[in-house]
Amino acid sequence: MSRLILALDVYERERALEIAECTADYLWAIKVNWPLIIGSGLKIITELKQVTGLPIIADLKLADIPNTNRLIAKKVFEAGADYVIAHGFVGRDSVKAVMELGKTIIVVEMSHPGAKEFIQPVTDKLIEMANELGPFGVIAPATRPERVSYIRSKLKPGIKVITPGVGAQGGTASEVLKAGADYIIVGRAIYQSENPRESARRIFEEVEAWS
Ligand code: O7M
Repeated sequence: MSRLILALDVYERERALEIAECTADYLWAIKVNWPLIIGSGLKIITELKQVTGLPIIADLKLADIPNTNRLIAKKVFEAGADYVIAHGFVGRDSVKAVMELGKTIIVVEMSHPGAKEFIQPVTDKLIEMANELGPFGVIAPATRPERVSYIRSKLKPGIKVITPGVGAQGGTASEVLKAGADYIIVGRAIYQSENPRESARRIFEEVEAWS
């Protein structure tokens, strides 16, 4: 089974469906974020599932009070999302509200340079929360493989480590897999390339070489 997740951060429905269809052979799942939901509506989740048959991860990075997180997550799971991503820094109650509705992924550390300001200093607490709640997985930065190793070493076995930041943000698939990532998330390096299928295939081969 592939360990590659496509971050489908385009606005247009037709483009999204076209890229999803031509890369699906090399993916484990498709991650849908706000740009696509704002551009094409929530029903794109249902359509992507129908067209590819792949799991859909709704990356809404929910960070609200439990009731609002619940109201949003309910509609997103109903639309067919298999996983919803939530921020942990808002507290256990907000994360639990999402977990009660379906499979959840908690952000424990982000990939961009600014993550060092607020998220990284609380990563240990977020790992502790993940170990206590037992989500499907956590988000860790492919741009800092040494942090992925650290997070993997502190996390309970069974909780997946999912890493964005490969390609456009400078991370490499082989380094982050070596550091202990279970899945890698790739967006622009696939959907902005001239041949998304070929780019997905190349990254898939790199991932396979490490599996
Ligand atoms: O490969 P890219 O840089 O074009 O896209 C990366 C995707 O991963 C994009 O959808 C980001 O919103 C997301 N992401 C990060 O890049 N960094 C993070 O720390 C966290 C995420 C993410 O997916 O969080 C759940």
